[in-house]
Amino acid sequence: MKTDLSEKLFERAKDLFPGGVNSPVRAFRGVGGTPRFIARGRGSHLWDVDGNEYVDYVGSWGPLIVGHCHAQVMRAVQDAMKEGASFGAPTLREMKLGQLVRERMPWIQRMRFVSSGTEATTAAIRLARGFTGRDDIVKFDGCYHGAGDSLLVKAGSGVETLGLPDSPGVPADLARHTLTLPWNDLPAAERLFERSGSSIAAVITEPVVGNMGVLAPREGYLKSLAGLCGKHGALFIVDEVMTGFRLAAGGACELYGLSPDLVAFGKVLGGGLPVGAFGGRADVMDRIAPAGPVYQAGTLSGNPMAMAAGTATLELLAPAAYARLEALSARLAGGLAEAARAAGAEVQVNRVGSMFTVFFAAEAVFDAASARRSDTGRFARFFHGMLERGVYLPPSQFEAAFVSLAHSEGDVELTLEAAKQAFAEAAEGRADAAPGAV
Ligand code: KE4
Repeated sequence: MKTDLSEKLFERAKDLFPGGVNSPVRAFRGVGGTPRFIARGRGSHLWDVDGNEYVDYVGSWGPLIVGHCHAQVMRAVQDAMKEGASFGAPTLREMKLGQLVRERMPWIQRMRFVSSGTEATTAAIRLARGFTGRDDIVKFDGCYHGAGDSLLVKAGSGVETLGLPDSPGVPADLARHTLTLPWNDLPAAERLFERSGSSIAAVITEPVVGNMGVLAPREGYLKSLAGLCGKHGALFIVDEVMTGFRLAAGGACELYGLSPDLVAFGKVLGGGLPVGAFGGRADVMDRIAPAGPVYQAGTLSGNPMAMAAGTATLELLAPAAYARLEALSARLAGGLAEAARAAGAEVQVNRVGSMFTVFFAAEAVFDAASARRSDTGRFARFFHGMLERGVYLPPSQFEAAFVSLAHSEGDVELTLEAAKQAFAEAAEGRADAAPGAV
């Protein structure tokens, strides 16, 4: 596969941007080799600047659930643009998207739009501290909630991929207020609350972890966490940035029967344009300025074009859409497990809805510790074997891959064909893993 132009551009990009990218996980550090500079996308496919075509299972890390350049999304954004890109004032468009969110999640009594998932989770944490008057928050080892200071402690995603224990630059005085626990381990949470419950402002969790690769919650785990929070006067915050509107119309909260005190959104909510949101109980949200004293603001919050993209995307996610995502994702995950077995590759294919990860691990993967036992070298070889055959997976063992409504049965067949060889190469270590692969 010719990648000359991507290689040339990547060298030049390193002179412009740290590591040559504008977000760490894009740099292929977890798998080695040269990141592909993408020229365009359409439907479920991407083309890089060297003209190579790929079936895209990254989907911009989740937002593109209806595929690239969907006609209805494009038209909605163009219509909004014609009226004005941004006003910094209330608009009907933000109200329309807000109503669509509340229709899907009736327990959200109040919400606020922001421009990224990081903004949403950062605001939710500040609000929980302001509402409870407590400083400590609880997060889980391997969960990633964006690049906010209090949450860059034992985080997943790019932090995990790069093997950074925590990020320098976060003051120790702040980091000590972030208590971390193993995920999916209820006794550990019960012990912590028994010891320190009165100082905990909130627990924040991904309901289905996507940022260590996909990890499914144990039966009853999430509801038990919510119960612990309620018992000790802490708020339960569910980070649906990745799962929201993807796992069900009402997100993971619908799937697992949760009505959290606060929830954070991003990704799908903006349909590929910069959107985040946080919301939940009115008595909590009404502490947010200007209704209350907890400050949060943003120049482009509720941006009309982003609201239009999000509205068009949610309107395309009718009930039948989730049935299709489920059927196609199940077919793909089942086929990948079968291809790995046939090739003698020891893998665990973890899937919840249209999110999945192929872990190169012999045992079940259910938390950060078991995910870390994966063979990241074999994953890197598998990743490059698939990339060379036109399948674009997330460039890290510790990320989720995504199926969109644009993916076809043909895409799945192509992917499974490629996987047969790529698993065999990874199993026997025949593929030349790209230089720098871990
Ligand atoms: P953003 O600030 O990147 O919009 O959202 C942060 C965030 C918050 N919560 C969850 C559960 C998330 O998955 C994310 C962002 N996810 C990563 C991929 N795992 C975004 C990709 C990137 O960092 O470049």
